[in-house]
This record gives sequence, structure tokens and C-alpha cells, in this order.
Amino acid sequence: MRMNTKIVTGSLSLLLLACGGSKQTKAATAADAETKSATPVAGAGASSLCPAVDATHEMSEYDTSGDAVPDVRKIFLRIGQGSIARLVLVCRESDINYDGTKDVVRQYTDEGRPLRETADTNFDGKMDSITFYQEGAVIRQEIDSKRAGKVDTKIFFEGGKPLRAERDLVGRSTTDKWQPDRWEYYEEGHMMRMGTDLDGDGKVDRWDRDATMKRAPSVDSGAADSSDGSDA
Ligand SMILES: [Ca+2]
Ligand SMILES: [Ca+2]
Ligand SMILES: [Ca+2]
Repeated sequence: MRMNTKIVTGSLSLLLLACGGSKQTKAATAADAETKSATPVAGAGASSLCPAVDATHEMSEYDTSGDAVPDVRKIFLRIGQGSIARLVLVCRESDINYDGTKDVVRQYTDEGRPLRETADTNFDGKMDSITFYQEGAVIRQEIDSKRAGKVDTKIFFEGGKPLRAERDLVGRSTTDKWQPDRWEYYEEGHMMRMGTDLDGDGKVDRWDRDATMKRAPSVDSGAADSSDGSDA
């Protein structure tokens, strides 16, 4: 992605105007990093996930597509005062398909490390994927693969690769309780074995192993990467 034009809003009035849609939001902090186990994927617009521009936050907008319309918005936290003040990137919204709606929101820690990325991967206006980071690396991805408004797949990563996946194939999970009925185990990104709970008691009733899974789907880690996206 190449940045052609940089648009920085300098005046206070412009800042206030630009953040008019997200006045009700609160700042994301490290304490918000972990969601409850079955928290629905955020249904609200992407812009509500970033902190509002206020006394301690500043915003910049960028055009990466060359049409002079900003498609990336960054929120910075101002730390310190006077000559030692510095800006830390705490949130970044991107309009991936350039239709005017932000599709990917990446939240950072106050130290500027990736914390969580929420994405609308099919551009239907509803967020369907959340990627969680720890120490800058992907540790978990929660996906609403059925586009039903709740998480049905969780993928756990180690060293940037999927280690294990849990899926709720039948849809027993509620917002309070995660009830998977499929457990998948991966080595080098390849599924080695898969357990399925057929009767819903939470225990595996059938195991399938590598030799029988030539047609099994591979895990698509989607937008999960550990870069900080600071190129745009
Ligand atoms: Ca878009
Ligand atoms: Ca979506
Ligand atoms: Ca069972």
C-alpha cells in the first residue's frame, strides 16, 4: 500500500467535526484487551471502536488509494507535556475496499503495540472477525463465519501459526457460554486431528485423523499478521 497524500487536520474545529460520529465512545485501554469468552463480534460501526478525539487524543487521516479521499484514520494518544510530549498510535481504522466505510480497526496498547483487530471481512457492514495480540503476536482469532452476529470459531495461535481451533458448528453457544462441538489440532498450519461432539455434552464422540482428512479445510488466518501497519 502506498501513501500518496497525507491529510492532517490541524485545527480543533476540524478535529471535532471529524469525530462527530464517535463522541459516545470510550478509550480502549489494556484492561479492555480481553473480551469475555463468547462476546459477540461488535455489531457497531468500526468508528466506535477507536477513542474519541479529546484533550489527550489527536487524529490524522490519510489517503492510500490516490483519490484524495481519506481511507485511513489514526488516533494518537498524547503522552507527556511540553517539550517531552510524544504521540503514540493507539487506534487505526482502514477502509479496505474504498467504499467510504471503515472495515478494519486495529487497537494498540498505550505503548503502541497491536492489541486487537476487528474486521468486516465480507464488507456487509458488520464486524465478523476479531484478532487478539499479545506481545505484538497473534494469539487468538474469533470469527463469526456464519455471519450470524456471534462468534462460532476460535483459532488459537502460537508463534504466528494456528495451533488449535474450536468451532461451534451447531450454534449452541450463547453470549455467556462458549460451547464448541469441534476441536481441531494443527501442526505447521496443517490439521492433524479433529474431534467432534455429536450429542452436545461437550465431549468428543468421534476423532478424525490426518489420513482421513484430505478434504478438510485449512485454517485461514485472514487479516492476522503481527505488523504494526505503520506504512499508511
Ligand atoms: Ca469499506
Ligand atoms: Ca461482515
Ligand atoms: Ca459428546
